[in-house]
Amino acid sequence: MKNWVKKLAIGVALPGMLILGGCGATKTGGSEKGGIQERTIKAGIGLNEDHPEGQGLKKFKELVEKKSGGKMKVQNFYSATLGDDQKMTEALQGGLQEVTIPSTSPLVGMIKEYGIFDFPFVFNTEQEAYSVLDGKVGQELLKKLPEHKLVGLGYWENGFRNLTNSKHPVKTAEDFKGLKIRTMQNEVHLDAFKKLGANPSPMAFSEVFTALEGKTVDGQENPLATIKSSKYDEVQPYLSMTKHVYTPFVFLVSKQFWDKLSKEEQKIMRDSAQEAGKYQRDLNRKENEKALEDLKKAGMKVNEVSDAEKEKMKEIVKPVTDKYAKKFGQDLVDEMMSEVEKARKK
Ligand code: TK8
Repeated sequence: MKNWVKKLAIGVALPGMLILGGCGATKTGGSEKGGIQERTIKAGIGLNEDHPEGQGLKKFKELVEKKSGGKMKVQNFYSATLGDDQKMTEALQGGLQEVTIPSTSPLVGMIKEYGIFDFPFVFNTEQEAYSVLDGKVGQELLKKLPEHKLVGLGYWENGFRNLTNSKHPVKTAEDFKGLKIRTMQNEVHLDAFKKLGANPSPMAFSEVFTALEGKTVDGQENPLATIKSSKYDEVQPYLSMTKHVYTPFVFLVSKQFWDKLSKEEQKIMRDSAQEAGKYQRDLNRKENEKALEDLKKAGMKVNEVSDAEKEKMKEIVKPVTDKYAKKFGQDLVDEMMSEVEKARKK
């Protein structure tokens, strides 16, 4: 090598090597190459850009691009343009997509234990859910993901679900009788709505609006921010504040992709998912409150459901939750409930 070329090479390589040495990429795992490479991260979600999940994903993109000095680029796809929750999760497993943030509920075919979050009337507040998700139970469940070619970077928030329908206000447990309700592809939801006398029909989220509009189903249930963002008020006159289930989102990364990243890149992904997650949860709680006012203004007939009636509904579905507690692991369910009790005392 000519001398001046050598000097140039050292001049360029040295700062890079210093960064490399600093993060110890090769010693502690991650890819052989350290530092930050040019990366393109395809990230898709089922909900619209204006939904808090969409806003959270935007924040994630900003953070990753900033922290990586523009080397790691995130391409966002909203409104299920890359497919529904299950399809995108499969794309991650196959290494065709890098990031998705599905509800935990459609993942129960893969990790059955996620079904504990589908038990009705477990949580009263978001804080109670956070203490379970960010505590031992939630973190243990994240550890089950790698064997399914996925890496979980924490939980975002879909939130408390409420029922909408085109027939009548649902104020009592009896009012569920005969209603044809779209549910997520999840056996706990399916069985619970059957027990209440409804006629549930599982369906991917991306098909729900059309099913409601075409009256294939009478109703559906989702958090208020989703009802608003998905414009269900245009096709559903009644909104009943059942608050029956809290659904988390889980932030997923393709393991194939993750394993290629250096420690430094993995840290950027993890920190950004967590920071954006905090932002998303705060925004989501605010948006759920605001959405109620907006949906009323849009003409939806909103009714409350008394605590006594919710208690009755909980009693009716108890055989279902008892059955699935055995299936998912009674210890896990007990641990969730004791976390909730602890959070309630705070
Ligand atoms: C969006 C879904 C949705 C969920 C559902 O991809 O399917 O009803 O509540 O938010 O994850």
